[in-house]
Amino acid sequence: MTRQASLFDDVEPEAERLSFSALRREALDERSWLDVVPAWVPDHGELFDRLLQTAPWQQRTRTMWDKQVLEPRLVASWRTGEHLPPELRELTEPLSARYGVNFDSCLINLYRDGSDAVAWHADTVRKVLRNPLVATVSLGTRRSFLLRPAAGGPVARRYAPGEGDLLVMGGACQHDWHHTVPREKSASGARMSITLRHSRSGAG
Ligand SMILES: O=C(O)CCC(=O)C(=O)O
Repeated sequence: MTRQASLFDDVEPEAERLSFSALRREALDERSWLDVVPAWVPDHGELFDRLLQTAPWQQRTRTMWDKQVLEPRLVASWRTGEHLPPELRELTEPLSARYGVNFDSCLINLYRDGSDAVAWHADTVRKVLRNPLVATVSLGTRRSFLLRPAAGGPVARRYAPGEGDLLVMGGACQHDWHHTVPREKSASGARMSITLRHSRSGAG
């Protein structure tokens, strides 16, 4: 499997790599927010290809109705305390410096095509940390990323991250909101989401 080649693969990236100068913060409500940096990783194609080759991919199972079912995506993970490869440390270092927490674990999702997805959920780190940050770098094809209130209600925000975009969920987002990447039959190629989490609260 490969990502869909972009017209811009051979063009020198113009955006400054891993810079927060284009960051825009969007309030979800008075307690929760999302930071968005378009094209945070301008050379996202190379990073996608490298991780596709080198990450320890697996397909996990889930128990559903007493049966073991395969999750509809591949994942690769590094737990807290495990050494991240240099291409991931390159992402965690500026993020940790900016947000004042140590992004020390990583889970990468690989949505091979539009049949792969992740259901509505909030991240389990909310059970051990108050207001955890979850940073996601999206590579490859754009896919819908939707948010709705955890208490119920319709989709309140729609994003289409891919091609090096950074999204950071913060405030009470993991307590008060749910997110999903739904199946999307029209998706034209694979998407990878590098999700970064911290195991301790920040200083502030
Ligand atoms: O692919 C994404 O952007 C979301 C991934 C996600 O929700 C998760 O890993 O918990």
